Amino acid sequence: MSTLDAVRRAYLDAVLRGDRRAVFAIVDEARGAFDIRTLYEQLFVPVQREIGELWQANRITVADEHLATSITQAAMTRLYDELFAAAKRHDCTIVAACADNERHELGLRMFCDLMELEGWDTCYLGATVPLESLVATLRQRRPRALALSTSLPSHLPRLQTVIAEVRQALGDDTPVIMVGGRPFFDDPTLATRIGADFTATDARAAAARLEASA
Ligand code: B12
Repeated sequence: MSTLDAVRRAYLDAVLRGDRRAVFAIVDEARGAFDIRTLYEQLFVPVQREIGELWQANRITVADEHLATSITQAAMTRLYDELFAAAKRHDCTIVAACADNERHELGLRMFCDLMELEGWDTCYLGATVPLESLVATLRQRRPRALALSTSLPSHLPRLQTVIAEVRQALGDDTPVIMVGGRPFFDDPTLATRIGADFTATDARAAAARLEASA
């Protein structure tokens, strides 16, 4: 298996068949040829987007999408021995959540994994985290940053409320708040308009912004 394009096609084919063993074999082999960042940004991310297009076009079912998404989540863990091996700086902590009714967690998980590669220690809470629990976790862990993610424009008003409530609850102890996900790719100005400090296109850019705000 040589080019990344060939890996991507084989991977997509295998997730659509629901063939977890084939997916794992593809990832294990690709690890030898490509670094982790490349595998995330040029394999897992584009395949998820392709799954979305197939789903939107009614060419695969919701069940097919769920299967593909869960296999990719498992495939990502094949890289965790290397990904979580690097030493972390104690002052670089991030709590990450999909707040309230947001169920698109995989993008945030990918973002957290890529931030680990940048040397940050992430506390990934996943989907649909209630506001009160989020505030409690922030009080307990006192992270440098809070990362919030949404995939749906219709969730932006609620996200704005969540950010305002976090700021109100934590006052001067509020961490840097960054937001990400599809709507912010389309319009980066949305981030500050809903009360966040910034958005970033990828983990490297987010890490650079966080360093600058230290
Ligand atoms: C998988 C999936 C689901 C799964 C999610 C499972 C899971 N465990 O995450 C489920 C089945 C739950 C789901 C549900 C729905 N979904 Co959906 N879903 C998708 C799909 C196919 C893939 C999402 C994904 O994994 N993307 C890949 C990741 C890698 O991309 P990403 O999220 O953008 O993340 C990257 C960056 O944005 C960034 N990032 C992410 N978070 C953060 C945070 C910070 C701080 C920073 C800096 C960066 C950052 O890093 C990531 C890596 O680069 C997309 C298609 C797509 N094009 O994305 C549709 C999609 C997002 N869903 C869609 C829809 C409509 C829905 C539903 C409303 C469907 C329904 N009628 O029920 C529900 C809503 C559920 C809810 N309440 O949230 C639409 C949204 C259209 C729109 N513009 O409104 C899409 C685009 C599909 C489509 N083409 O129609 N979905």
